[in-house]
Amino acid sequence: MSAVLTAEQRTFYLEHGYLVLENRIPMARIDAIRAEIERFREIAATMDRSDERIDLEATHTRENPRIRRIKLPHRQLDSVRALMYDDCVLAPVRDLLGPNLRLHTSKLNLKSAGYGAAVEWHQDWAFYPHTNDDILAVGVMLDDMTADNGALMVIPGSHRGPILDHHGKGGFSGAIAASAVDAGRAVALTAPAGSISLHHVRLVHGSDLNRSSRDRRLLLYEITAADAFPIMGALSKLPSIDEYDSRLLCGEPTLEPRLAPVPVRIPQPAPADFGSIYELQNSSSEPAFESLRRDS
Ligand SMILES: O=C(O)CCC(=O)C(=O)O
Repeated sequence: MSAVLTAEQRTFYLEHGYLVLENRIPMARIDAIRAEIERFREIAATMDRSDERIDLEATHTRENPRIRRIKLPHRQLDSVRALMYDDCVLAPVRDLLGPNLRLHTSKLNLKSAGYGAAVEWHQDWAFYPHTNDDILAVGVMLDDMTADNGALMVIPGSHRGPILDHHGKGGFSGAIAASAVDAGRAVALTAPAGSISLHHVRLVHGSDLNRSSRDRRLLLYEITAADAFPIMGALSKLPSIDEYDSRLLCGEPTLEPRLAPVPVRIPQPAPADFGSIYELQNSSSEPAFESLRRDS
């Protein structure tokens, strides 16, 4: 029984691996998040390199601060933490993954007007394989997501295919080579601010540089069924069971992983310490999207 999704929406998700629900989040909540983002601009103006709070664009300078991502926003922004427990986010996820849900991680990609960085094609599953793939990402659109401002793009049905090679120069690069993706089949998930997207953890997705004059801020909550346990350390850490259970969003925790016959490629060797997907993807052997450098 679905609480909010129709049978057609569930079937669409199962077949294509994604779904867009328009105008799902009250605009007051979107405005609260937008307001909280502002203080990070002042912090960025005091920084020379990315840290555990903020990932900076390659073109960032103190004089011209440019933030690529606010890391773990559920820990840094009260408005983001509050929204992650709200049924406007959780109810459709329960309809797809069941009643017991755990946060894997969160991120807030700012993709600012004129320079917001691309994200190379990838499958989230390549970064964090689990014992089953009842895992998805909820994208909360803080701005209108349009065809020309670097909308999230997906390859429909690719969640039912293989786990593609994400290795590049010298090890795991978190990016699929451009020639391995049929970009002609890509669908841009366009919708107004306040809408959400849901994409399956095995779905191939990525997004282009924002060349437009409008920001495209996207908040991502990556959510697992509570009985999906990480298979391998490094990119899917399990520091302690207390920390793990502290990320329960709703329902009951369990110590009994559900094992499903899922394809896995271990994301190794990986750089000892990489700050974000953007840095990691610099080692892609064959990028699909343009990237800007400091002097551009
Ligand atoms: O912000 C985007 O367009 C892509 C986000 C994404 O896939 C990621 O950060 O892993």
